[in-house]
Amino acid sequence: MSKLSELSAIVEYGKLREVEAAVEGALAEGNAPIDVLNIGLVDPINVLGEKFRLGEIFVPELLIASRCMKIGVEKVRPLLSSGDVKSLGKVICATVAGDMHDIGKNLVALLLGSAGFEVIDIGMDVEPESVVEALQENTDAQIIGLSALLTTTMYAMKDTIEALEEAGLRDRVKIMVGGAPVNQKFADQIGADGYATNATSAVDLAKKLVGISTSRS
Ligand code: B12
Repeated sequence: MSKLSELSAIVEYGKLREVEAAVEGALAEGNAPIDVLNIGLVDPINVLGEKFRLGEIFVPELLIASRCMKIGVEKVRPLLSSGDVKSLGKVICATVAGDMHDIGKNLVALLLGSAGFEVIDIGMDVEPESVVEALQENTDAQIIGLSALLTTTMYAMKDTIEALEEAGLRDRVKIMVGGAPVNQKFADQIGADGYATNATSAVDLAKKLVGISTSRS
């Protein structure tokens, strides 16, 4: 079994104390940090997501695996930096009100930071008014990134956009949205400026929104 598969299994089975050594092992095997992140740390969460959907596992297993993933992410985080010192712009990231899912939002924030954006992460379960306040405190932010994982909380994205409109701040920023139940059609319906399916395309989208051309676009 490769060290990368070993890491993936350690996260899936929630072996908290073995994660750091397994990340080191996968890196020592020559795997790129981005592969360690995506294959070793994120893929097992997706595997568990399917098992959870099928009723094969329950919330505690998900929680332990997500803690494992966070430990691993902290280990690879310093290796993901692009080394680009010039800031590409400031992004405020939040998971919307009522939603406790922050793994995807954290990954988007991590890769945005690694790509050279300054990220203000205001957490999960963030009320629309708190997003407005964050923008008032960070008047130079060009983008707000909103995440939602529940079909019930995705409408809080719309509430957030409306709160920004009411505060007269909507035109000052670009808004990008994402999360499993969100799609381009929904993004268009609620008046967001962009939607991306994963953290890598979120970085491309953010660059596009601030007018930087990417190799992939
Ligand atoms: C892990 C998990 C949890 C963990 C969350 C831990 C944490 N700290 O985040 C815990 C155990 C807490 C949890 C709780 C619950 N969960 Co849950 N959970 C999941 C699970 C398995 C994985 C989510 C995840 O982290 N995926 C991995 C990340 C990397 O993927 P991602 O979040 O989609 O993010 C990527 C993209 O979407 C995108 N993206 C994400 N955000 C953004 C933002 C921007 C701006 C952009 C551009 C892109 C972007 O990029 C990310 C990286 O590539 C999903 C199943 C699934 N397949 O999604 C269920 C799921 C979301 N949960 C579900 C449910 C029902 C719940 C609970 C209600 C369960 C309960 N009975 O208590 C609670 C709700 C709590 C709450 N109020 O929020 C359902 C939702 C169903 C629905 N129709 O809404 C799902 C779909 C499971 C299922 N199939 O039933 N959950």
